[in-house]
Amino acid sequence: MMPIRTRALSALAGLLLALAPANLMAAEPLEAPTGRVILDIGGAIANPNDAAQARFDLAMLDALPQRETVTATPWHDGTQTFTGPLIAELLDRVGAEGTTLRVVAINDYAVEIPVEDVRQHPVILASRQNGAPMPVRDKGPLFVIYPFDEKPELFNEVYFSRSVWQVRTIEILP
Ligand SMILES: Nc1nc2c(c(=O)[nH]1)N[C@H]1C(S)=C(S)[C@@H](COP(=O)(O)O)O[C@H]1N2
Ligand SMILES: [Mo]
Repeated sequence: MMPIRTRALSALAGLLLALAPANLMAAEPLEAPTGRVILDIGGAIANPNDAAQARFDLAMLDALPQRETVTATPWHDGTQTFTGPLIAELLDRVGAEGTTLRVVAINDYAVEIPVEDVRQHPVILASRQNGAPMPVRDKGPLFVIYPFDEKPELFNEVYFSRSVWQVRTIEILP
């Protein structure tokens, strides 16, 4: 039988664990990618899987909580259905500790997105358009999608410029 003080401590530890917010639970190690890496996250992260970086294949992104966004965009004819992980969930998974995301595309287009955006709005890193993977020629494989139809106040040049397609890396700036 454990001494009373040890028992009290382990009960306290259990209680704290039960009360811990989801983002502190992200300490669970990030598995290594087994497929082709399509996204690298670097910078201020607590949970890398390759030196200082968190590298993802599509299966790892698919394993995160997903959201469907049905919206028109300036780049498509008619309403589209985009699916992918919430960027907020992705940040929690890598233990991101910054204020700003520097999102860089395959063509080296880069923009800074305030973390506040993805905490206030369900912004996704879409991996599917109308249920199918997006080839690079159709702005894939990963596309930052704001919920324009649900939140018309986002339908302007500020958020268009943050709608990065062909995303390759995200750096978390402190
Ligand atoms: N990968 C990638 N994403 C990008 C861009 C780009 O050049 N490359 N341009 C951005 C900017 S500045 C805007 S306003 C919108 C719209 O670009 P468009 O005018 O070419 O449609 O896409 C954004 N996403
Ligand atoms: Mo732009």
